[in-house]
Amino acid sequence: MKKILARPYDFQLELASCALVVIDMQRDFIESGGFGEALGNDVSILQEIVPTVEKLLSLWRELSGLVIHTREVHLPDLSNCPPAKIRRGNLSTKIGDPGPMGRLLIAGEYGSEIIEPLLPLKDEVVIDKPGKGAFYNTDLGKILNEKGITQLIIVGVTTEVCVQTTMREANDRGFDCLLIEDATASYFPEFKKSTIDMIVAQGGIVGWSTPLSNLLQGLIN
Ligand code: TIU
Repeated sequence: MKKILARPYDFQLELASCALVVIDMQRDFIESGGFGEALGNDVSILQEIVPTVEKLLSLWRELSGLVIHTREVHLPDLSNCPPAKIRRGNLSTKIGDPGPMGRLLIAGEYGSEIIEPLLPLKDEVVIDKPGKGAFYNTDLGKILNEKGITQLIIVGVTTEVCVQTTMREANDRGFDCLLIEDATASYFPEFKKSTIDMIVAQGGIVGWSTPLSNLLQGLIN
């Protein structure tokens, strides 16, 4: 058991039962010309966390920890995308429409792929999810249960949307979740801060949060 300094109190990490979940580090959210930009966002703020996520990913691989990647994507015929999700935002370019990186948030398109520095290895799990949460309409819960995972280290984008939704879904399913604060980002810095504050409030009602430095320190002790 490794003691990780965190908010609201120490996180007791058990490597064998802990998975790293890297959420939606896709071109569509992080690069220009994707879904994030179609929503009206400045995507550059998300690029700042890439080196931190990369550092944690390579460390987790060295430790032979379980790595799960997620992608928010839909089938090419959009059969797993609710019409309300497509309509939302009244956007000129919406989910499924062509853009400079291919059709937005559609499986197999260039924009839907995970960015180069964080590409999954062949034996790593990649969960394609049609919702914001990684448990809804996916095999994630089953996979984690089969592998005896009870704790999740969570990183990725965006903090208040897919990261928070996934963390809440995981919390309700009995997982202890630790968010790595400098390895998650929002298009809105104030939403990132508020999300972290909400997660750790009330004795960690949703989970724990800490910077990568505290995780690294705890792992070597
Ligand atoms: N992955 C994820 O967070 N999907 C989003 O749509 N995020 C936004 O912040 N829009």
